[in-house]
Amino acid sequence: LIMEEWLNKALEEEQFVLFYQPQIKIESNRIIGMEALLRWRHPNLGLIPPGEFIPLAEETGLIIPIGEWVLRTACKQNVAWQQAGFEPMKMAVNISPIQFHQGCFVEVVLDALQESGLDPQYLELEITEGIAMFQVDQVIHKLQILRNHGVQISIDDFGTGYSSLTYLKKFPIHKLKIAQEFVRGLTFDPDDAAIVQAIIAMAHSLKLDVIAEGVETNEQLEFLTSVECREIQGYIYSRPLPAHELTHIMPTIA
Ligand code: G
Ligand code: G
Ligand code: MN
Ligand code: NA
Repeated sequence: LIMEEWLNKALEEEQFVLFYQPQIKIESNRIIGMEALLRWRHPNLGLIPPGEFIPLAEETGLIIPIGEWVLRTACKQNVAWQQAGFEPMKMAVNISPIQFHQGCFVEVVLDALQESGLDPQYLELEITEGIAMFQVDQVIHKLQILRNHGVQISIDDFGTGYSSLTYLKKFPIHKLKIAQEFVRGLTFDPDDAAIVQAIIAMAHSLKLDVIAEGVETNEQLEFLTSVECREIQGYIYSRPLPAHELTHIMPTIA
């Protein structure tokens, strides 16, 4: 209960902050997107990672107002970068299944776009396979509306959930994000290498984009390039950072 009150207070007192991690096109070595990652800047405890409070936020329903704040803040940041003369890029936002299943989720997204003035093609929603655990028709319906508005959809941590490949066929999605647990073992575990290669081939066949997450080493990057992965995200390029610490590596419009 104490922790729940803290979370509430954090929202009221604006203690949440977003960090952003670049997504890179391998061929050009340029930033083509950012993933917004939530942190809690606690007055006494310092920076708290999301793994330590998102589960509780989900249990208590606080993830709904927190998630809405994340969406609005990420959209506004993307517009601010565009207005400052940086090349337009996508902003990827993590969406909790609980947030997605709320009745007015589509309206919340469209409001964030309208309020910020962000062109919907520059917003990407990262959903997880767990979203399809129930109300599948409702999920497809919402995804379709969002896609019709031009919003991009990706499946986060692809391959780690419990969903079936049926969803790849049924869901109107744009991109698969290869989970970092497969990328980690890429260069020493033949099973991970096979899984990553298969996901990339499948994405290409289904005409989906694909990005590898958690890329840390040149060896991983070389393997990914050799199996025609075109986008990466990971410490090899940059850790998640506050917005102002990223501008020196962001491409500007000439
Ligand atoms: O940034 P970090 O690696 O600590 O993130 C850990 C986990 O928290 C990841 O699974 C990530 O998807 C999740 N996460 C980060 N930011 C958000 C957010 O804004 N909303 C939700 N629902 N999850 C987030
Ligand atoms: O589940 P999701 O993909 O949203 O989580 C992304 C998380 O992975 C973030 O918390 C981020 O800090 C972390 N992360 C990003 N790049 C790397 C990396 O190269 N190595 C490791 N170990 N973690 C990473
Ligand atoms: Mn993510
Ligand atoms: Na992920």
